[in-house]
Amino acid sequence: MGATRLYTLVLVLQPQRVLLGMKKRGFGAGRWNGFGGKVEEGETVEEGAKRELQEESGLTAGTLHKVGQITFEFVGSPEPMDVHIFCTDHVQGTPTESDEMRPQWFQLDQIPFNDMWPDDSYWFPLLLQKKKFLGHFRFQGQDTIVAHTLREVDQL
Ligand code: 8OG
Repeated sequence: MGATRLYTLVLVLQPQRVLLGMKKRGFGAGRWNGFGGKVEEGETVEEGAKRELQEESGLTAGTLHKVGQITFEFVGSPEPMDVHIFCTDHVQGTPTESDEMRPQWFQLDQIPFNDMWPDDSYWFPLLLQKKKFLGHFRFQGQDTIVAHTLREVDQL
């Protein structure tokens, strides 16, 4: 595996519901997802996560909890994505639509897996059970997982 590029993903997860955004453009458009993006130079991964959450949803987060790390490899693409996944219960503000995302709360038994990245069906259950996890998914295109590993860990 060559050099990876760092990304963040934040799930606002409350006891009864989770906030997802419909990605309106760019990579992953048409899918519900958490909020996140590339980590920029000069910021920590957690700072990048908070910034993207703010930019894409209008919400301000306090402490973010690291819950997972997944690398994504796309067949034919040289640079795997290293995605650091965080969750938070407490946010300030009202979810607000941005150029990139249209936020919506989902009850935890109504998560729209058919309209999410296919790997999310594997790791979201761990997230909901408050487990931490490490994974790797190899995609062919954006719809097909050709190989994967996923395991629970005690700490990240
Ligand atoms: O900046 P941009 O929006 O392109 O960043 C990509 C975002 O999508 C970033 O938050 C990481 C996230 N992401 C992937 N792959 C996957 C995936 O397979 N599942 C989920 N849930 N999110 C993903 O890049």
